[in-house]
Parts: sequence; structure tokens; C-alpha cells
Amino acid sequence: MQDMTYPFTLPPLPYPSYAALEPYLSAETVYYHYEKLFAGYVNSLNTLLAPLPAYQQLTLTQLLGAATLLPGPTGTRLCNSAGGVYNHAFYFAGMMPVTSQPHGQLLRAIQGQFGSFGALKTAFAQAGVDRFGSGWVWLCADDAGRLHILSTPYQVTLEGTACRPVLLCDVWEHAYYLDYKNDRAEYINNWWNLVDWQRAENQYLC
Ligand code: MN3
Repeated sequence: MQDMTYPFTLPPLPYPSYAALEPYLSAETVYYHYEKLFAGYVNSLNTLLAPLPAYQQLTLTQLLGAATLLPGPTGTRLCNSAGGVYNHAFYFAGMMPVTSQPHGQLLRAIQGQFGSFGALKTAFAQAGVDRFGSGWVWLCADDAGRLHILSTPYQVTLEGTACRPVLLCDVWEHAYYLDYKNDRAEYINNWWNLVDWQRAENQYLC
């Protein structure tokens, strides 16, 4: 989706059904998150771009950079909407109904950087709990292949940092409240069962 240009469309749900991520995420959570919130960001981005022909040829990734140059409320709205589309596309594409484990070069990088997969999970969950209000937790890689855990607020992406995303967890309350109420740590703990580690490895190596 990062190479898509205006008009943006909601990608097909990357699972067989809304219930495919149960028992870790309910069909109700996936339905509202995908069809209402994610779709809402796609719609608002198209609405914002309709009167801005100079921006309609830009890919989603290019928009993330260009939006910061637009002054005033239009620039802010464009940043929020483009970021919301980018982050949700990455989040939903990074999950799958079958539990897998990190492997290959990414696993070796995790072990080298954090000591173990378990230690990565602990540090990642802490970053999620420490995110005040709404936002995201990223596992990302720098040009040297070193891994970092970063947290961004609202719909801020990694655009403008030296890191490329490997994994992304949505820690806005709408991502987990129906299933876990206020227990964000338990949501993150269960979220690992949904991570598509082959995709994460591909992201790490690209
Ligand atoms: Mn969300």
C-alpha cells in the first residue's frame, strides 16, 4: 500500500474472516478496527487530497514526507490521515491467523541485540505500556541492521527517522479495549501469537 497513489482504496482483509484472529483478537474488534477506523483514514485521506492535485501523484510514502511541508491545519490533517493509512496497512498486514516464531537472520539479530526473544518481548511490552495515551510500538532496523524498539504517538510514522519498520503494534485503546479492557500489557502479550514472522523477516532484510 505504501506505493499506492490517490485515490486510495482499503485493501482486502488479509485474513479469511474477521474471526480469523480469535481467540487473541475478536471478530468484533477486527471488524470495527478494519472496516470503520482503517477505512475512515482511507476516506479522510481521499477527501483531503481531492482539492490538492499537486499531491495526488505522490505515493503514500512520499505523502508522509510532503505533508510535513504543508503549513497549517491542512498539513496536520494530511499527516494524520496519511499516517493512519500507512500505520494500519502495516499493522494488519503484519498479522496472520497461524502462530509462528522468529527465525533466520531476524532471530539472530534479536538474540544479538536483546539477548533472547523473551527479552525483546519484555522490552516491547514495556514500550507499549509506557506509551501515554494513543500510539504505536515499532520494532525497526537501522542501516547497519541493528534493531530498535521505538514508540510513536497518534499516527506518527517512522518517516524522517533512520529506521525502517519490521513490526508494528497498535496500542490505541480501540485496538484491544473490547477484548482486554484496560489491560494493554495482556493484549501485547497475546499479540505475539499473531505476528507474521516471515513478513517481519522480509521487512528486516529489505
Ligand atoms: Mn488503530
